[in-house]
Parts: sequence; C-alpha cells; structure tokens
Amino acid sequence: MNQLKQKLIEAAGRLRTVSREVAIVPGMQAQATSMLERAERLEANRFTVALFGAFSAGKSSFANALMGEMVLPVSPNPTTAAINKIMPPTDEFPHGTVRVVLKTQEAIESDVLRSLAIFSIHADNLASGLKEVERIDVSQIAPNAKPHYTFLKAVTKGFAEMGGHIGGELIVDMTAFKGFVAKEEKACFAEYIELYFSCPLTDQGIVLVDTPGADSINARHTGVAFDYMKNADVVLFVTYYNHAFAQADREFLLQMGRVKDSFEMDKMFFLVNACDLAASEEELAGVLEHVGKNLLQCGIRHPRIYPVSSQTAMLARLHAKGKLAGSSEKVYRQRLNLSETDELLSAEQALAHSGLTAFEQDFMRYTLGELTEVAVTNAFAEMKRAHATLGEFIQMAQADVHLRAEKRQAASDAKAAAVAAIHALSVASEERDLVKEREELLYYVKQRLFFRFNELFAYAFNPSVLKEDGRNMKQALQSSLQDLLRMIGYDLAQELRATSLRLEKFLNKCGARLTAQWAKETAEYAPGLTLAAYAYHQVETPTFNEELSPQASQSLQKPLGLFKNSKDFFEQNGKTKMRDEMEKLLQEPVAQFIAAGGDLLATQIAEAFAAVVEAERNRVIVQVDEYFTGVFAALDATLDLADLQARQQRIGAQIM
Ligand SMILES: Nc1nc2c(ncn2[C@@H]2O[C@H](COP(=O)(O)OP(=O)(O)OP(=O)(O)O)[C@@H](O)[C@H]2O)c(=O)[nH]1
Ligand SMILES: [Mg+2]
Repeated sequence: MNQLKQKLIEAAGRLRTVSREVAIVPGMQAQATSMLERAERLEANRFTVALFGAFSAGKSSFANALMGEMVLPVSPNPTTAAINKIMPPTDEFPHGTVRVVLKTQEAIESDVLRSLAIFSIHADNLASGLKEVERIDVSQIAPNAKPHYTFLKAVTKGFAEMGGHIGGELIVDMTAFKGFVAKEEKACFAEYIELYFSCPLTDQGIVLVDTPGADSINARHTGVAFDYMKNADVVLFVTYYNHAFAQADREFLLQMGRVKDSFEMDKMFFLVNACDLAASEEELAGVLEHVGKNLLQCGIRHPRIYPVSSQTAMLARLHAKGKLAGSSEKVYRQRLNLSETDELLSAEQALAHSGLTAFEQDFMRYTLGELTEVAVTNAFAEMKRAHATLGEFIQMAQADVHLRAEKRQAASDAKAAAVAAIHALSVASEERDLVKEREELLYYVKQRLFFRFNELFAYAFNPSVLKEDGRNMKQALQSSLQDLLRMIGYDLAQELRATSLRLEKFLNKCGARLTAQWAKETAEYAPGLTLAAYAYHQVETPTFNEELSPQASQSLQKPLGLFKNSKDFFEQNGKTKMRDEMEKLLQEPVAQFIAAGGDLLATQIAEAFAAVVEAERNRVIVQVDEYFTGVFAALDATLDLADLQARQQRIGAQIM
C-alpha cells in the first residue's frame, strides 16, 4: 500500500527537476510552470473513497476494519447521521483534530421547510417552521416520510445548543467527535465532519468518507450523495448479510447503474458484510448470487462482489497489534472455529479468513494502483514532451548560418499563420452536437420513467398501506398519491443528474476533438510542436427541482376517486384502471418537469462549453507563442548550445 504515495512523490520529484532544467530556456516557461503545478498536484494527491449502503449495513464497521481502529461509532440502531471524512493530518489539523463544518442558515432553513412540506405544513422561516413540528400527527406518518420527521425532531432538540454556531465551524476532539457523528440532534446541523487521523490508509493520501444510511441520505441529501458518487475515486457499497435489498438500496444502485459508463474506470466495489453469519458455504454462495442478480436488475453488470466480516477483520487487526482483550478473544476464536485450547491463527491468516485481504488486494491493485499509474504516466508524458522540445531547439541552433536566416523568415510567417488558423476554426458543429445529444438524452428520460411507472405505482399503492382496518382510507390514498409523486420527482431528478454527467462527458469529447483539430492545424506550421494533452473539464451538477408541479397532484384527484374498496382495487381491475388513468394524466406534467430541467442543462452546458473553448484555445495559442519564442532564440544563435545539451541529457536521465 505504501508504494502508491511513494510513486507519486517520486514522479513529482522528477517533474520538479525537469521543470528546473527547462525554466531558463527561452520558449519553455509555460512547460516549466505546468510541470511544477503537476508536481504539486501529485504531492497533495488525495484519493477519495466513499462508503454507501442502507442503515446498519456495517459501513462504519467496515471503515473501522480498513483503518484497523475503532474510530467510528457503531451500533445496531441508525447511527451515522452526518457525512464524515477521515482525512490525512496536516500541519494545521494534526492527528486527532475534528473539524465540524456547519450548514449555513439558508441551508438549514430550506432543509426544514422542505421536510415540513412533506407533512403539508408551510412555514415562512426557520423559527416559525420549528414551532410547527409539534403539529405533525405521529400516527399518520408514511414510511417514506419518517426520515423527515426524525430530522425535524432533531433540529428542534438541538437548536438551543447548536443554533448559535450555524454557518460557522467548530474544532473539537475525538471524544466530542463520536457525539457529533452519531447524535442526530447535533449531526443535523453539520454539513460534514472531518476527522484528521493518521493510519495506514490516510498515510497513503486516502480520504475515507462514511455516509449516513442510504435511506436518510436518499430522503434528504440526494444531491450530496450524487456528488460523492460522481467525484469519489472509489465507491464502496455495503450490504448486510441477511438483509434484503431495501428500496433505498435499489434507488442508489439504479443511479449507479445509470452513470457507471460515464466513468473512465469501474470504481465500484460491493461488500456483503457480516458473512460470519453464514451457516454454510452453500448459503453464502446463494446470498452472493442474490446480490449479483439485484445488481444486474439495476443495470450493473460484472460487479466485483466481496464477502467480508468487518468484525472478524477488526479483531484480526487488534490481534496483530496485540490488543486482543479476553472477551473479544472469545468471539475471535468462535469466528475462526477454534476451541479455547487450540492455537490461534496468525493475524494474517485471520484477516484472509475475514475476506478483507482479498478485497484490499483488488482494491489497491485495480483502482488506486491504476489511478496512480495514470497520474505517473501523464507526468512522464509531460517530461518527454519537454525533452523533445528542447531537442528540437538544439537541432535548429546547430544548423548552418544561412539555413538559419532562411528559416527565421519562414518561422515568422508560420507563427502568424498558425495563430490565424487556430482562431479560424469553427466550433459550430460541436455546439450543434451538444444540443442534439441533450435532446436525445432527455427524450429517453421520459421513456424510462413511464417504463418504470408500473413499479412505482405498485410501490406507492400497496396492500399494506391501503388496508381496510379502520384507518382513514381517504388519507391513506392521499398519502399513496403523494408518495407516487415524490418517487416520480425523485426518479426524474436522479435521471437529470445522470444526464448532466453524460453531457459533461460528451462536452469533453467535443473539447478533445477541437484540441485534436487545433493540433492538426498547428502541425502544418510548427511540425516540431507537440501540444499538451487535453485536460478534462468538470461541470458542476445543477440543483434540480425534485417536485412535480402542484397541478399534477390536483389533476390526479379524479382517478384517485376511482378507488372503491381494497378488494376491487387489488383483486379486480380497480388498480389497473386507476394506474392507466394516472399514467395518461401525468404525461404533460412529466414532460414539463423534464423540459424545465432541460433548460437548466442547456444554459449550463452551453456556458461550460464556451468556457472550455476559450480556455483551450488560449492554452493552444500560448503554446504556439512559446514554441516560436524558442525557435527564434535557436535560429538567432542566442542559446548556449553546450549548456542546453547538458540539460537535455540530464532530463533524459529523469525519464528513463
Ligand atoms: N455479525 C456481524 N455483525 C456486524 C458486522 N459488521 C457490523 N455488524 C453489526 O451491524 C450493526 C451495524 O453496524 P454499523 O457499522 O453501525 O452500520 P452502518 O452501516 O454504519 O449503520 P448507519 O451508520 O446506521 O447507517 C452493528 O450492530 C454491528 O455490530 C460483522 O461483520 N458481523
Ligand atoms: Mg455508520
């Protein structure tokens, strides 16, 4: 594991050396600066590993096992309530420091007002909103609305203590950390919590992000979850051995299925945790197969699935440190099928038995190893480019005096022609392609939503919610309808987020295509110039609305009235009739919703593309300009040839 960081540091060192060698060469300043910046990026490199999964799947337990210490609080009840990041310590934040970054006043207010709206309560501001929480009828809360209620109660409870800190940040110690992470009344005020903690994992520059159970994160933090899914280098998805996939799991995995092809590499790992609960090898194989089938249904093919026991792995790591206490040794022996008199396995064997070794090997090799490799390869490509440019200048400077004079005039003309060609290249065809791509992607969003409509309808209008056991059926029907609309809004917002990522990828394809065209144009006038590789541009995911228009709910009241009784609904064709009616009436509001999201995407992508063109064009022009500065210096014989040759040789040694 240690080699990763070392490889990066070593490549950074070479970049610094080469940068120093060429910094004084006319026409190579931009390359020198760029190599220096790359070196800094490599040295500060962070790999983000984000953990997702349902409540109590064992995300925090697994994170602890990876770190080899009981850092995060763990319990059978919903525990982790805030996003927390375990980070490599810095000078400013030494080992053991905890930084709690609190939400802003606006963020808390909008979270509270949004959650209140789920209960049809509308308030003007935070203070008046919090007073309304008591009005919620606890006996009537739909399962999907539960996280919202828990959240509102937590804000009310914690306001006296935390209210004064809103918008700021707090520095606390490790003891207070556990309270912040696990106590919802505190955690609900935190945007995220950073724990600076030295362990083998963070020493490699890895940032481990532990998230609250998918249920609450889906209900209240969809945008945030998506950003982590999008930006993390590795995503670990944890399920508990004998828990079925919950709806929240499915929603998360569906989203992963939608976007996975937008990533360069497969960055997903699936962990089936608590495998110590397996009664037999056959049972375990059955569970793994079940997980694989579920993933396939979500569009995830060829998943990497690992059975693990976080607890056994943790015990093995304690054993390795000689910290195994009496009671934990007993559990440890049970897990390893050893009697009290048997000799203990080595910690290494026990870790292999827990499944962690197999996971860690692949995790390091396939993802972080490959990511490091890519970073190092790019660094070498840049050094080789510097080596080639310098070689070209040396060759020119060696030419005889008449030839140089001739070339001097030609170079002057070539430079002007190259710059003119760069400006002349039209980007209209890329702009058209982007519009076409967006329209096509959005067309399929609508198709897919209605393809899923039966499933969503059946989930919202299910027999357990519409049971005639004396409950208020009118209210139950309304709640099913609201559930359905909420799921549709959520599904569409997720689709739009996925679309935004696909468009980001397409935009970069267009950008790279332009750069390739510029390279072709400039090659005619400056054959010795190799342009720097196109740099990927990220586009921020817009914040999408997640609710259909209120008119949608109004227009569906009529088909809702078709409900006679649950027998007619579930056993005769009452359900089909209502569903078909609703499907018809929803066409328009869904189309409008997608169109509004599409407008947001259109503006954002157009602006982003204009910015990419501007930035890349300038980058190319600067390179052309620099290159000719070097050419002129070489042809004017103002260079110290012997010195340049020595430099080129030293650079050659760096890139061997
Ligand atoms: N048998 C067994 N139980 C485990 C294992 N890992 C975790 N558990 C138990 O599962 C429960 C949940 O573990 P956590 O790590 O808190 O789960 P989580 O996913 O972080 O839960 P939230 O933070 O609430 O979303 C705890 O009671 C753990 O002791 C394991 O490997 N084997
Ligand atoms: Mg947890």
